[in-house]
Amino acid sequence: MAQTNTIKHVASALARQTLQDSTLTRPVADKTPIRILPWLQVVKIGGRAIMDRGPEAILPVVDELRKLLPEHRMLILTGAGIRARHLYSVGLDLGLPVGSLAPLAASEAGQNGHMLAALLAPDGVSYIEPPTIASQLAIHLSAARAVVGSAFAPYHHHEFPHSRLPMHRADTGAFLLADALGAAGLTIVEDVDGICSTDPNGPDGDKAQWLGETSHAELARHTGSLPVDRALIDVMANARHIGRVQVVNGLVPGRITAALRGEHVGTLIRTGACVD
Ligand code: GWN
Ligand code: ATP
Repeated sequence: MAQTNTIKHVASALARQTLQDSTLTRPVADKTPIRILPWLQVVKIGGRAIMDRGPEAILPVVDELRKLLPEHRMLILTGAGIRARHLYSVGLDLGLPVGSLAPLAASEAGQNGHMLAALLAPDGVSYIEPPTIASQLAIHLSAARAVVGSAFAPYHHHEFPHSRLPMHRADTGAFLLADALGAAGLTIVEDVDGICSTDPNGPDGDKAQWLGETSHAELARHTGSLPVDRALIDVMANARHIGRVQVVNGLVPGRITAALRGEHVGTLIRTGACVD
């Protein structure tokens, strides 16, 4: 009896070509992705900048986030802070590879998230885990106005070995999530008014000039230190949705609220997705 093999044919525009040649894949792969959660505001809370300062800094931020709940649906992500810096130094002394340091640092970001979520629990806010953010964020945000998570991307042993310190840290993780979800915005909460020409808390702090607005390309040329991960700047170049990120001072009450309302109260960084 004659057999047909049509069942083996899967119609696909990419079936008969290499994925290594971008001129061939571009017509199929270069379409703008959909926005999965276009109403979501992503807020990254600095580990060292806010969480390590204890109640004095954390409680006013919690109060501000609580008051924002009726107005915005939020994914609040925490950075790792001082405990990760301590483990980097102990781990590096022991010769641990970067892929071992990455999950240990991520766990500190998670701990900060668990603490922040506990303070927001009376308002219905819970900590949810990276796998839950990946697959069940929408249903959690149907049940609550906001959730808290770790800002670290869970690269673990897949962390790039470009340096001995994990390069994809909390700011990068928060941006990757916000852009992948097509969120309405990303606000990075620091302990300084934004990005300056030089570290305002460094030896040349008196010469530091605040930058009201800058771009990923300008920051890529900036040779000194920054209050955000270097890898964030690289990732911003290829952003698909998030056109601007604002870096604000969380130690000044009202700044997070103003930023989420679209006011310019910190440093605006234009990404590669910015059209103007
Ligand atoms: O442990 O504080 O989640 O939410 O990146 O992985 O290193 O893990 O390796 O669901 O999966 O330490 O155990 O830890 O911070 O990340 O978590 O309490 O597999 O809820 O088990 O993607 O919290 O932890 O550190 O976020 O950022 O058990 Mo933690 Mo984090 Mo909890 Mo999570 Mo990682 Mo899980 Mo995971 Mo790991
Ligand atoms: P994490 O969330 O990873 O724990 P964080 O975002 O809370 O980190 P830092 O990484 O320490 O905190 O970044 C904030 C600090 O960066 C500021 O307190 C400031 O002193 C410093 N900084 C360095 N360079 C600059 C710069 N060019 N402009 C502004 N701040 C800078």
